[in-house]
Amino acid sequence: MSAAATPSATTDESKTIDGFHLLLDALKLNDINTIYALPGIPITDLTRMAQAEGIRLIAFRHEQHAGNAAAAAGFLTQKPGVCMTVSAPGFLNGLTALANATTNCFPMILISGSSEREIVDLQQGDYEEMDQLAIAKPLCKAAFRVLHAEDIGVGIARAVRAAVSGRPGGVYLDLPAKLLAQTMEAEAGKRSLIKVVDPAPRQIPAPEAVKRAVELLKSAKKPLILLGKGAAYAQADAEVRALVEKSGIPYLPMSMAKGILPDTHPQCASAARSFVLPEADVVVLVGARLNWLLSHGKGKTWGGASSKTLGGQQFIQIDISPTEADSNVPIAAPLVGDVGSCVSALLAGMGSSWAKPPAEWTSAVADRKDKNLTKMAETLAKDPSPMNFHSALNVIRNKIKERPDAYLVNEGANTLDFARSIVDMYEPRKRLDVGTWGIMGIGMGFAVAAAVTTGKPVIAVEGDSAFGFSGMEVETICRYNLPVCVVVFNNNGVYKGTDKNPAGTDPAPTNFVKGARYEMMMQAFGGVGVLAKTPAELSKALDEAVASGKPTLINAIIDETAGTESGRITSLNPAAAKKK
Ligand code: ADP
Ligand code: TPW
Repeated sequence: MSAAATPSATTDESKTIDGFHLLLDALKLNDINTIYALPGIPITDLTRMAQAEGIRLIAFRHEQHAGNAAAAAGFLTQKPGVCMTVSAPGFLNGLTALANATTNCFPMILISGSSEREIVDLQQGDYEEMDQLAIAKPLCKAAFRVLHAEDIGVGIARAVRAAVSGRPGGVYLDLPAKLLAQTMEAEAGKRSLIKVVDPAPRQIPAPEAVKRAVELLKSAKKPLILLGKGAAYAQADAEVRALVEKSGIPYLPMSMAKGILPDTHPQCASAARSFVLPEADVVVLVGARLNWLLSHGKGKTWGGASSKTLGGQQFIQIDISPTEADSNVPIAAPLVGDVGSCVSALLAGMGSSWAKPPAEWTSAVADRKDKNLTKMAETLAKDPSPMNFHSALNVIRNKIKERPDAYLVNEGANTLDFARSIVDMYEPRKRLDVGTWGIMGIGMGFAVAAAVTTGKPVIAVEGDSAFGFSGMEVETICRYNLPVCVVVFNNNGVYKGTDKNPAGTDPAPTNFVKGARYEMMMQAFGGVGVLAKTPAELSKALDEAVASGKPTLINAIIDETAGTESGRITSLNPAAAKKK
């Protein structure tokens, strides 16, 4: 039955249901209880109705941050985070987040209103005209459009499955304005909705693949386990811990995998990273890609003679995507399946009398680690004035140690790189950061999502440039009274504050207004703003923020000469920039 065939004027309205409500019912039926949105035509009423229907509606000031919140919620909960935007410009603003979610394998659904199909397709110039489906397609895992009310249930079901099954990612769902106002008979409408059964089915690795992996691991003299954010996402924390502890193999967590096991675990090799990567002979990748963050699995980082040469390691790769293996270097033993199933199968295959790695290897790793940790402790004990990244991050480090349940959101260049190595994490999925793209602008969106989905304290450690990308969302944080403490590492610019323009009076491209009072931005909306010039001031303000749960922004003044251009990835700058 087509919706157009049953205009509400000719039916008893109590027996009809419209597209708005079908959509909300379909989301609720699939346990989606929060929407991150920015209202406007054609979704204003939809956002109101969502609230009326008991869905939590978090309204943002810019769609990118609503989208980032949906993506982070997806990562934290294994349910697709839902973002809703208006047509054309709102949709485009949300698209960066959708693409970033897809790149990072976070499940989210961007639902966008769109203009009249007839007018868009003939390019007759509608209000906010744009062929959104075509634009979204290359940037996400799947893209769908629903034209009839009776297909809304299928549309949501397809979107949910596409977002969370296999390798998770972003899904675009296009809803032309007309659809929302369509009506259909209520009972038929109810029957048209689908509750998705087993949206992310377990994927069990083949027995022969498990056997191959176990044999290879058995032959290793210098094995290493590398945990990526796919392992964090999988919520197979007990299995991963059992693999590490039963095997006795040193492990390295990628930044968002920190805390699956506490960073203080005796087998954690983070402080010996540059030693273990080139030295290891068999590496078990668990939900981690050999992309740029791991130097593509080859070159000097891995002990190769030149930037393109293999280091000689053999790899076991656990990944849910069957096409990930061999994307950079040969994978000797691919294990395709979900982390929980693959790690359980490995554990079973290893049996009960697994020999620990040779002591020569584990003690060499421990020696290197101890040496580096001693050096780090010396650096952290210093108290320079003004503060530098280390002394300020030492305060954050102490706070997370005391409150391991708090979330740490982190972006910037030096602020990111130093925090990753200085701030230990103790619990899984507590660290949210710039991920695979190194994207700036995730800060406030991720912080809102962490607070909304968990109610736990959130500490967002932000470079001053990084903060600027989403800074207006401090109003959102205040409006919903979220327990978020933003710490801006203020060094007067992008990377550093010291650049000079050699050819005029304009500021250099990386300069910001010196001595900016970021804390006043939070005060403007009724939150707490604090200026902190010393570790003691920072520590006091952070204690109060976490204890009170009040929206807080601490403007932490950092030495503008500290840090380096682009942080640890200076070498990725093209040659001309490096000469500076
Ligand atoms: P990192 O940046 O931490 O190294 P990546 O984002 O590069 O991590 O890699 C994550 C990998 O995890 C992706 O290749 C993705 O396919 C995989 N993955 C995501 N979820 C699961 C899961 N449940 N089980 C197995 N692999 C997963
Ligand atoms: C969407 C390029 C990488 S890091 C960074 C920029 C602009 C900011 C560094 O300065 P910040 O940090 O935050 O003050 P710090 O600790 O060094 O002082 N646009 C996007 N993404 C990226 N990655 C950039 C630009 C960039």
